[in-house]
Amino acid sequence: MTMDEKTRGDFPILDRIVNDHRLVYLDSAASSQRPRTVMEAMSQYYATSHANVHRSIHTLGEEATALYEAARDRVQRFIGAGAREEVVLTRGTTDGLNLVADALGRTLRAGDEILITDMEHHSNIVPWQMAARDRGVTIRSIPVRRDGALDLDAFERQLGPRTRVLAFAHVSNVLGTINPVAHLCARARRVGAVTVVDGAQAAPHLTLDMSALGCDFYVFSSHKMLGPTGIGVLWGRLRALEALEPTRGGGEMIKEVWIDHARWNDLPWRFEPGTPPIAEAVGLTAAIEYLEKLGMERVTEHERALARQAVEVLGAIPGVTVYGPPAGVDRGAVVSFSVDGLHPHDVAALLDQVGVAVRAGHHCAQPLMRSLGITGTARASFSVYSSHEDVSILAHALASLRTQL
Ligand code: 7TS
Repeated sequence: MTMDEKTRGDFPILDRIVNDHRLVYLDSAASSQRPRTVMEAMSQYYATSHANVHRSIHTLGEEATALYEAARDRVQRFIGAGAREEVVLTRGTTDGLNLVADALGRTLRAGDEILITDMEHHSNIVPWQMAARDRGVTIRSIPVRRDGALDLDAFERQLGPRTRVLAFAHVSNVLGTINPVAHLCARARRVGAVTVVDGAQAAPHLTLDMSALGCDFYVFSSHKMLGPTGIGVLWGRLRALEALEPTRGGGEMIKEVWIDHARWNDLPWRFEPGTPPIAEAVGLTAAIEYLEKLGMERVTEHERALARQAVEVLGAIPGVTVYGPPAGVDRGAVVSFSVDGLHPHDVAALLDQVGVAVRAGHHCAQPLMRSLGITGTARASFSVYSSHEDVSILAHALASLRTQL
């Protein structure tokens, strides 16, 4: 039994009919769908145990707190983090990146440099611009080669004693490129730079091990990995997190408050002001349980096979250009492409007519589009329920689009 045969029945939304066709959902990189167990865990929580966390000395309050903190433990194991204190629950990747950029930004001085890459999602660019603004801090960016890989020679030239931060995606949401995290982080560490990895497109697909990656911070979103929207993870190496001043204040993040000052709470609560996304934490636990039951190595293998098939069959259609690493090089679960003579938005709209959902546009990566010399792409992306048949349907639909031109 293939993975999609095993999982499809768990995702009720996949039974949807869209424009008289069975839904072929190939937009999981934007947001994946959820299995029934995630939805049930959240509604069960609301039906039986909801209360605020960390403050109510009553049964429901204690149950809610235990469930919320259990999510942290689950995440810790899932990503191979050394301690539960290293796991900060956020609102998502964007939120985590803003938190780190804001806090690190306050430690930067004129002349310092932040190094990012040309393949970043806007959420790993704009927060750094905000952190650099008015501080005399320069942002530099590692170029991307034609084959979708980072230009490591340029990286060596750009990295230097002024580099205070290196921030980059583990997996590109447009190209699918898997960046050499351990290598980049090891090089950055030698010049004393803090490393921040955007794992939004990696956490849903790869086995993660924070100790092996060697970065200081790692962020991802739950909604791309079968969990609910509104929650995500910021992992920080204990020493790196301890060195950050919280930038957002409120309840929960303090130990003691006076009128003119306050004493921060312990890690990780210091970075979790206000009422957190509690039901979402319960949903995230269920999503991780679901993925772990499938086995992350098998998830990677399944999605890699789909990407391989897509690169091959889409690339064989006349007039279709596939972007990113060439066939034979491992990539994440996304395949971007364009069709000669058609705007990517038209490609997506025409595919939608036959029930095929892909994303089109700049994918929140305008600098990358500029470096590729294009304005956008269409993109198919996969999850555990995606099938080889889905990819075939996409390819047939594209081939018939071409004949209609
Ligand atoms: N970083 C990467 C690499 C991403 O792919 C995304 C979302 C984000 C950050 C932001 O995540 P969020 O959960 O905070 O929104 N990427 C996409 C995408 O490729 N299509 O829609 C959203």
